[in-house]
Amino acid sequence: MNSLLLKTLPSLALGLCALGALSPAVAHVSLQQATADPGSAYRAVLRVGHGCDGSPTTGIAVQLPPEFTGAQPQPRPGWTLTHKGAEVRWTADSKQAALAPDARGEFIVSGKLPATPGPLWLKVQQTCEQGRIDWNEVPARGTSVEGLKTPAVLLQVQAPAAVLVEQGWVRPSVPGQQGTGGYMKLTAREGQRLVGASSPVAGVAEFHEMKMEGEVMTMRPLKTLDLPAGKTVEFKPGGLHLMLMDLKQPLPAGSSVPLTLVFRDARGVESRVETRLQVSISAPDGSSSQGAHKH
Ligand SMILES: [Cu+2]
Repeated sequence: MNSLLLKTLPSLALGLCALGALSPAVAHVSLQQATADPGSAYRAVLRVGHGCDGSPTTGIAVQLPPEFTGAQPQPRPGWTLTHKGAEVRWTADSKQAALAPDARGEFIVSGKLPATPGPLWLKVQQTCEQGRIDWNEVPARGTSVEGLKTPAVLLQVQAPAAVLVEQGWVRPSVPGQQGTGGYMKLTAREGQRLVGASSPVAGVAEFHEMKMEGEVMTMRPLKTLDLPAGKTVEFKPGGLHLMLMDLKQPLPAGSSVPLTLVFRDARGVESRVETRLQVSISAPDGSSSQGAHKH
């Protein structure tokens, strides 16, 4: 396995160099932070990424679910704020205050989340100079909004994960490319051991470590990785990384990839954390952007 991987590395590096096909991110109405702890104070930052078919946004109305209590909407300069019952509405006072079709705007409501975990759906009505979009579709079951044209905004109220996964990203791949590298930061609340990973876009997901052995850089798969309590372990180019292999589809920059991580605690209890990796040429925060050769 080990030597085979090392043999495939040159072609992989080639593939990583031939980055092409950039596609723009699909913009809906979304939440800056889409998961939050049960019973916590929560600041819903709704992001509006585009107008209605090229027309500027002049109004945003949010229907808050009854479980979202003590709502405190934040005023927006140049916009009138109304709050009646479960509805919070911002209306642009003038053409100048309206949100240009390609501009991003934030609309903020603070409140308290229920103690019981579960999905909350925020229905948003976006009014434009011309036209209107009702972001109000909720799947018949589950929380996947795949296939919905104008999904309501999902807020997942869930118990704190065993491990916090932050700044996950993966390098893009082009058609025919077999594998690519993924990076993230993991922080375990209590000691955990990372024991596995899977993604629907890859046949195989492994963890690799890169090390200098003498003068040769080697890469070896790790079966498990210990995560000490409270210490952030960073996966980064040139070091520890996630390796997605047997890719089932090209991964265009700007899209995202679901990833399931499996952890085991000191008592042997397994837990899973679902996350998404942003497909990006370099670290989305720009901190560790390195040449593609570093893999
Ligand atoms: Cu690797």
